[in-house]
Amino acid sequence: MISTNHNATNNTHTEGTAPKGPVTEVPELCKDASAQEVEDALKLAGCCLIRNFVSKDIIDQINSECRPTLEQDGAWEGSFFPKETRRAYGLVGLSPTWVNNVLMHPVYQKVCTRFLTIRHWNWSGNRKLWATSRPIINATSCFSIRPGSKAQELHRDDTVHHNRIEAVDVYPEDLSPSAPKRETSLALFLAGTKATKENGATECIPGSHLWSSERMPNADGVRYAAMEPGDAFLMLGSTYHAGGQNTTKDSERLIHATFMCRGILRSEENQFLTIPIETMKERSPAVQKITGYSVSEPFCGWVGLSDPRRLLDPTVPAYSDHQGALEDIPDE
Ligand SMILES: O=C(O)CCC(=O)C(=O)O
Ligand SMILES: [Fe+2]
Repeated sequence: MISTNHNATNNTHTEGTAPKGPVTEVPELCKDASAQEVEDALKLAGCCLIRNFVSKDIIDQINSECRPTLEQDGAWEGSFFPKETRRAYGLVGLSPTWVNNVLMHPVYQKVCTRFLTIRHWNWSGNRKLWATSRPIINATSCFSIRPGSKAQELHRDDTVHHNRIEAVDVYPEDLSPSAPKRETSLALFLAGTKATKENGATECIPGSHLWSSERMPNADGVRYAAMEPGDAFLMLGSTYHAGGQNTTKDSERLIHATFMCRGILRSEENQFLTIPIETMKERSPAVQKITGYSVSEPFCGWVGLSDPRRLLDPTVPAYSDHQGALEDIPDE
């Protein structure tokens, strides 16, 4: 059963009866929703809520596993995040409870498999050889939005993968592994605290996953992913969204964010596990950078949302915002 969170009582849809015209609300599902129902909601709106995705006990445990690291974070120095926000990263290491109950949740993993698995064939001599690439983690972060925080700019998360897409009227039906794919990533935001329009609930534009890359987002159509602790908000990498504004005096909005991406979005040889970090410190900055200790603009490859070369040389300046050209830059 799918309903919508904005004026939910007037907008309840039963399974199989798609609304006419573009979707303007965030579909809501209950905790027992199947992977197929979640897939349908994401195809329709680009985002959806799953109520009571994990229990109160589990969310309390995840919060307590992440809190000490979150409190060590300082104010962001650029403009991508407001200075009143705090973050923690590397949740696979920080929170076994999140690993078992969120990252490995069978519905989330099945949905990621559908949207992100790709299969292709190529000639190997005279044989047609098929290969399947399965999703991997793209990023994991806790985002704490504290009183006084402004809203982020509306953005698509797939910008890190330079994804350019055309407008479509309806989302492609066929998600089989060898079908052409629209997404490079898929997020799940788990509410660690209550999230409201007032304290910074994620803003999103339902239906914006169908837009072309040329179309500029604006406040029209923005909705808020209002959640209770333990609810989840799922979103395709092509859906416009932003961390919201916190206009309260004393209410923190905390989410635990999981992002999966296509499995091919990495180097063939795993440089980080092949070459010891101590050996990398002896190499020149140029070699360090092409080995992967660098940020691919706008911000792919970060460690702690900063330049990974700081692990090799602490004097390297911190990377905060992407400061690229705002207009066309000539080809180099
Ligand atoms: O904090 C949020 O609600 C969203 C954060 C986000 O979109 C991002 O960091 O890319
Ligand atoms: Fe984002």
